[in-house]
Amino acid sequence: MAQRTAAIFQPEFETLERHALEALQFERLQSLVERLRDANAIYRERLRGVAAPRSLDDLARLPFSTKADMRDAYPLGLLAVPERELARIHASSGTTGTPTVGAYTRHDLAVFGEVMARSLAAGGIAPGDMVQVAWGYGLFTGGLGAHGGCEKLGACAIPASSGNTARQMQLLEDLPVIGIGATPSYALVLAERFRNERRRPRSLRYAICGAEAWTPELRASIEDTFGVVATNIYGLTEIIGPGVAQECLEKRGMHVQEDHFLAEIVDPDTGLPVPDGTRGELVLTTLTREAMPVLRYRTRDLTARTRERCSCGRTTARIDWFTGRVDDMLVIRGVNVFPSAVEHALLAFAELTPNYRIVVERPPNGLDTMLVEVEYAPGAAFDDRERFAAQVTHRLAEALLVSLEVQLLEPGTIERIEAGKAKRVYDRRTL
Ligand code: DLL
Repeated sequence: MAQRTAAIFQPEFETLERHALEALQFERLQSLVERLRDANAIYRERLRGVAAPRSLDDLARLPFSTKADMRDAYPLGLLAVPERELARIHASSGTTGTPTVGAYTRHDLAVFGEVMARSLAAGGIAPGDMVQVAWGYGLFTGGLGAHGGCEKLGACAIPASSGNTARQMQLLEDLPVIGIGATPSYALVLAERFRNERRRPRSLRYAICGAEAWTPELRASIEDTFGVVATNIYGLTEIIGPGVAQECLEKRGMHVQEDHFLAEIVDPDTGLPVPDGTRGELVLTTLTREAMPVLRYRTRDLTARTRERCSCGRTTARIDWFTGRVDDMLVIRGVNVFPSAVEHALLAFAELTPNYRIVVERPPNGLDTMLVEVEYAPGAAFDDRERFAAQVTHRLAEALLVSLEVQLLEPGTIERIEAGKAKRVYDRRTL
């Protein structure tokens, strides 16, 4: 199947020359700082004595904001408009405490629609295409965000929401759906079900996946199993939702919608900016948000930035696939282990699947143990299961620099999560 050349939805912003883009960003940053001082008591206090930026380089002198600031200001302490001007409220799941609220004015929703329309277009979707939105609808930003993007792009949204796999499959079989938006783990669930039941989606060509950490190896697995081109989409409730950054079909990192979001990378320990190409923590500033603008938000997400031009024609900066979140890093007997590194190492084996689980335990008076349980592929060809497991163990231990145990499981034994974000790490040390 010939791949389309994806059209750029808003070339007037997505292909701006760097100097023009930076001039626009600076103008917006200045007005953001003024707006925050005028309209929000928390920011006014935080910005007391801080000089107005005189160039984009002054960004690094402005204060950070953090998840803790959002929690302290829960629910609406960070509003910069009167409550009556709000048009919608979303919230993050808040599984680890107070939920994070994202509030929008009508203008914010228009921007959300635009950045999502740009993202869908970059991922291969054209006006007139049908798109199955399989991210959850509700307080989560994924479903309604993608839905708004489809409408802005002129595509047809199918609000399937998450879960109900039998119905998702039926829709994909019966309707000429070209694109699907889903978490990567759910895209894999659907792909595997189609393959196992020897059924096929009717017209599906593009999967736009995001909302959780994944790897290029998992992408390859989704593409092979589903017969689609999959691209990576990033975003977070605190900033707007999905659509902060999206990969184009060149698949060389995610384009940041830089006229709306300023992206910096800093050293997670010192908070100091690192050069392009160096991995660090992504820090985002909303340049145009009205309801809840955010200054230098520490996302805790780890990536690297490049401002090299992309062959797709977009001039915007790109961020690399995320290593994970600072908080996802496991420390096993003093060694730092990211779950994405486990996924990367496992999927180097053709015999293994992306269905895995990491269990960390602390036996009484003992050293922490790490067990990786992974399903082998249906029909995987290895003669001796134990020998193969030993080989995988050896490769993982070498890659992660930590000793661990690997257990091979029969296909289909790990529970599939059909709604929400995948849970792959079970850290039982704190129980
Ligand atoms: O997950 C928004 C979203 C919806 C993004 C649909 C993409 C698609 P939150 O629930 O606030 O918002 O979670 C945001 O999820 O800080 C990252 O840690 C993680 N995340 C999101 N996209 C990616 C991605 C939505 N492509 C948090 N790769 C972020 C890795 C991601 N992590």
